[in-house]
Formats: sequence, C-alpha cells, structure tokens
Amino acid sequence: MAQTRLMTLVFVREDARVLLGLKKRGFGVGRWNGFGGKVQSGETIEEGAARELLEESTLRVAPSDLKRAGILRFEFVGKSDLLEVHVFTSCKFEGVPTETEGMRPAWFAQEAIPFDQMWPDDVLWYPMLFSGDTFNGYFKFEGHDKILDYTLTVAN
Ligand code: 6U4
Repeated sequence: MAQTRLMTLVFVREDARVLLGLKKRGFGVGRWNGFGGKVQSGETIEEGAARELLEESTLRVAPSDLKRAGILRFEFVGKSDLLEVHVFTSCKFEGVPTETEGMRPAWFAQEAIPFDQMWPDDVLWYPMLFSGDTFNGYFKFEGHDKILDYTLTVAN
C-alpha cells in the first residue's frame, strides 16, 4: 500500500533574497534547497516546518508566521511511498543562519538561484514561489534527475 510521507520546505526571505541550504547528507545530498524534513507525529505541519528550520539553519520562526506557498507531491518510479511536501515562506525570523550537520546556508538573490545544483522540479515552481502565487504540483520522477510527468497549477 502506498504511504504518503508528510514533509516541509521553508523559504526565509529578506528583501529580494532567499535563504537556501546545501544539503550535506541524506535525501537530496549535494543539492541546494529550502529547509525542511519529515513532519513528526504529534506536531502540526507548521510546527514541523519551524522545527526543521531551527535544526537545519538555527533560525527561529513562529509556526504562525509561516505563510503557505504550495503543496508538491512527488512519486518515484518503483517506490511505493509518495512525498507530500508543504512549502512555506517567512519574512519574519530570528537569528543568524549558521551551518549545521545537515545544511550549509547561504543567501541568494532571486535572479541568481543555482537551479543546476537543485532538484529539477525547482526551476518550474520557484517563479510561483517568488510571485506569491499558491501552487499545487505533482512530479513523477525516474531516479532523482529525470521528471517523467508533471502537473503544476496555481491554487489561489
Ligand atoms: P532525516 O535525515 O531523516 O532527518 P529529514 O530532515 O526529516 O531527514 P529529509 O532530509 O528526508 O527529511 O527531507 C527531504 C527534504 O527534501 C524535504 O524538505 C522535502 C525536500 N524535497 C524532497 N523532494 C524534493 C524535490 N523533488 N524538490 C524539492 N525538494 C524536495 O525542491
């Protein structure tokens, strides 16, 4: 039976730049991404998102300051688990981004996002993230580099 794994992804924004982290281990290693991970039992999606941001970047956000940006569903051919990634942005945060065991953070101008070192779906939905449109995406992957099929819609 296919299981859906709830995950989070948080983009901290300041002026026209966004904080990304280079993933140092695990799923998506070597790729720049927002901060996030699996939602744990007993926490809301927003609580999970804030916890992962803190663990991976040392930045604090209040779960209530996270703004919903979209939902992305990922299927990997040959794997029964589906990922459901809840994407948030926040302009409010406390602290200074600091490297952790899992991630190396860096600020990027919106026009200088390193898409060639990211998941291949990112180039498709970041424009919506930056324009403030709420989006719904579904991506079917073969391995971690090839998108076989996708749908992406604005959900505002
Ligand atoms: P561990 O290492 O067990 O603590 P955890 O940090 O809970 O793991 P992890 O590292 O598996 O979770 O999270 C994966 C992260 O990658 C989540 O934030 C979702 C994100 N992600 C997964 N597929 C993605 C994709 N195709 N495009 C994208 N982000 C993706 O932009």
